[in-house]
Amino acid sequence: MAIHNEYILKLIDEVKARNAGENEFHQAVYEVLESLEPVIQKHPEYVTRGVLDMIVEPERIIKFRVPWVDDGGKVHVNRGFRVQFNSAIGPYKGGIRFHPSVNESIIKFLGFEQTFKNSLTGLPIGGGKGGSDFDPKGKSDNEIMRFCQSFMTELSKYIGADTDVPAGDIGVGAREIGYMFGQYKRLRDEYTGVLTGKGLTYGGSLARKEATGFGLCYFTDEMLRDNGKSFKNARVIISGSGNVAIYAAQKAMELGATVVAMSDSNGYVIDEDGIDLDLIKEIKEVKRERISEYAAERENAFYRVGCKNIWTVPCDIALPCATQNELDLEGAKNLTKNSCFCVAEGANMPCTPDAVAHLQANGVLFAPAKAANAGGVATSALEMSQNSMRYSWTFEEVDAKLHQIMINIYKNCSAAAKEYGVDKNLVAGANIAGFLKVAEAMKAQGVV
Ligand code: NDP
Ligand code: 2IT
Repeated sequence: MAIHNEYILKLIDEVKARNAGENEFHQAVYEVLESLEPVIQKHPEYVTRGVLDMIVEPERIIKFRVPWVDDGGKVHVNRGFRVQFNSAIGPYKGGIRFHPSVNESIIKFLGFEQTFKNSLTGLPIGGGKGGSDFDPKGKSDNEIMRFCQSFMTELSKYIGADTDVPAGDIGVGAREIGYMFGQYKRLRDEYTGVLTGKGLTYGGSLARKEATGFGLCYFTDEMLRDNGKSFKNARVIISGSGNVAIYAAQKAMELGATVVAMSDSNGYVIDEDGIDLDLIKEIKEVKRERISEYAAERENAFYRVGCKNIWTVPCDIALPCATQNELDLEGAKNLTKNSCFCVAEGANMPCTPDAVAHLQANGVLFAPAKAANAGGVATSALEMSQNSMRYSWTFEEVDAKLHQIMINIYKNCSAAAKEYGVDKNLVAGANIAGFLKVAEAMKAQGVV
């Protein structure tokens, strides 16, 4: 889709000039603004009242030094970030990523996306994201703890249960959240729900660990059903083997699919007998090893070096659940060549724009990240509710709420696409539905 609206074209140029070199951020902004052309025709006040100008600029960016000492006594210095993007509909909410690739562009694109995703959940949470270029791979438990404590020592000045509530993302799971929570509590002498994804013994919610992967499959299941298809007997491939990938695989299997391939950043495994998820969990969650170990333990499984080629494995449904821009045009062409009929994004922005265009042009059912992976943050918001009530719901109660939230998101995105003349285009539907709630709240709150 080409953009025709002059105001939007000018705004995109301004965003590019003001945030020079931040390619991921440009990509995320372009995709949303492209979808908003029909919206501003109907609502010119979003332009005249400055809503669009304000929405592309983060409310606040915090950037800080994170010094820490390794087990050998050597000092290391990493960089920490928190982007508090938009608080129109609730306190800033979004994960923290520890990965060597982290930079301001990546955290800004994630914070921008999070604003619309969080709006889609229907719950009162604004958008934020944080992280560090720290690489957790190969670090001892004590090194991870010291890093998390140093990171939180600075971050604690800017967050709070009613201000900004971080959670996990790539490289940040229950272990890291535990160390950060402990440090926050010690510094502030406050036992509040300042982080989500906490352990079950200190305020975590049942089903949060499973929520993003389960939610992805609930959303996809709804989209498939609406188009006369289902997970039953489908061949599924899933990139990544982290938190999102593992629980997407579990739910896809529960819904009757066979998962035949998974990956990590070094390579992928193919198992025509169906992936043994207990083995993947043992390798990834307990031992923190490489996925190549899987093939060594399973007679009929193969390991292939290089994660990008996972898209050459024939499948009906592909779930990219690793990282941004991991599925490019070549990957998309491989999928359509093999008659894949559905791609649903578990990771944030995993498909490049030309990959999305190719998939949509070839009739592949396409579920965009900000709708399809919203189950994680939605369940984080349910964790915040339980913390505020000093109460906890059962697994079944949380899972049922999550399921209903994902069905509602699907319906709202489909309805918005239809209403704005882009029927069946869930990328546009998600952007429009997510935007409208935030835009109304911003309009009501004035120029702030
Ligand atoms: P994890 O750290 O648990 O797992 C990440 C997985 O992706 C690992 O298998 C990792 O491989 C792989 N991966 C990470 N970076 C790269 C890279 N640059 N190239 C190739 N593979 C890579 O993270 P999550 O599962 O939590 O997150 C995965 C995606 O889902 C991210 O895009 C995240 O933003 C998104 N997301 C996460 C949510 C959550 O609740 N956790 C919620 C919504 C979205 P390796 O181990 O080799 O690095
Ligand atoms: O990208 C995401 O939505 C997350 N990493 C989860 C954020 C959260 O606050 O649970």
